[in-house]
Amino acid sequence: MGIAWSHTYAAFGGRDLTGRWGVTALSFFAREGKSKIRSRCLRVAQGVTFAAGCSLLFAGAAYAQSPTNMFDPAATPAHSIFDLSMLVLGITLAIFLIVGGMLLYALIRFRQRPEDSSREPAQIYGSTQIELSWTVIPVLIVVMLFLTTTRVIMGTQGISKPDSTMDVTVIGHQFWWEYRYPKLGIVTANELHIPVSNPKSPLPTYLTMSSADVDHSFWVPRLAGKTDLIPNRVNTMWIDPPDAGLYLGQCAQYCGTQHAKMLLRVYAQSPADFAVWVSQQKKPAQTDFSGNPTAAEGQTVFMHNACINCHTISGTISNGRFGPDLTHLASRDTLASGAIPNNVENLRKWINEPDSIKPGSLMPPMHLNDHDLNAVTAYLAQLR
Ligand code: HEC
Ligand SMILES: [Cu+2]
Repeated sequence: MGIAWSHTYAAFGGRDLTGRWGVTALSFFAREGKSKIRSRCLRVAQGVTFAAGCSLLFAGAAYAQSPTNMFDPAATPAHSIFDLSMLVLGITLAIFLIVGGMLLYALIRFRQRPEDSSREPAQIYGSTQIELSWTVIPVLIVVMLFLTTTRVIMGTQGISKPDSTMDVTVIGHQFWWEYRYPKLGIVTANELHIPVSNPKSPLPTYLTMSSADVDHSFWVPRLAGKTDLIPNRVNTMWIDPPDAGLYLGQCAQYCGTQHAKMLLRVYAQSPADFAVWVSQQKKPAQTDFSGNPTAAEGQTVFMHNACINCHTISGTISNGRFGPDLTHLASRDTLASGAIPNNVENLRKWINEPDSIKPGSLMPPMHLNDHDLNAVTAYLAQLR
């Protein structure tokens, strides 16, 4: 280390600039002249400062607005991850400031001056004390970070499941999310509804996760860290937001062409609102459309098409599992995993040509004629 240090020293300030680097640098100095170089360096430094300032500004603005802000935790797992990352950031920032400060100090304090003699400066080789300190201190820091990280992992992944939980089975599909509530008998897609968890009588939501095809990853930054959904494997995670609200996220593992439009929406609801949602979702789909002939016709068209092989509508012959459950489609805010708002116009567009919204989506265009398309749209728009 001592030898490496003296080489660096020579390269920076010593006059003994041998080797190719030294020769190039010397001829560069000779050609350009010192003042020119100084002003060039100054310009580069100004540019870097400006760019850093701009990105800080943009980051700040994004920070304040983003609904997926990692620095705005809203559930216990996200809080403990946030606290840990602040600790790591604090330690690394302190190291950066100390090392950077010492470097800056050395560069300025010991810079070459005109009155300096051209004699080679004193060469210092090795120092057991310094070398011991820069080995032992980092090892202690790493051990400390290891222990605090372990504590966070034990506190989120390692604790055993409490008695009262809201259980949801999450199945990842290309490119949508299937949610099943085994205790409640509810099946839905893309929009996860959960009760808020009051810290006085906690009711965390336990997610049991797997995948029907490729790897996906469930990441709602304000609620918890990422958990992968892997075929033939079951992973679990839990979330417990105390405040009602809509928490957004995104599939965080590249899973195919429409990975970017595999969005996550978690609706945390007050106990009363959640109970209303549950009772509505438990009902079988509406099948009696005597007051709405278009929807009635749409139902017939749907039941006579391949739609039934891929979609389930409870209480009908339609029981496919390849695509999202449509039993209460109209109760959702969005279509196709958060890709577009759920309204009649978008629904029609989706059924007619899914690729116009999600190119490469696994729902084929069904080539219905205009009349049937309108009827099916009218039917699905009634499924509240
Ligand atoms: C080959 C299987 C398949 C067939 C046949 C099929 N779909 Fe789909 N459907 C899917 C898949 C897969 C998705 C999810 C696409 C995505 O979000 O990436 C989907 C999504 C949908 C959605 C959006 C659901 C949601 O929760 O956002 C609607 C509505 C829909 N299909 C209606 C229909 C209708 C109507 C028919 C018949 C005319 C039909 N589908 C035929 C596979 C199919
Ligand atoms: Cu995915």
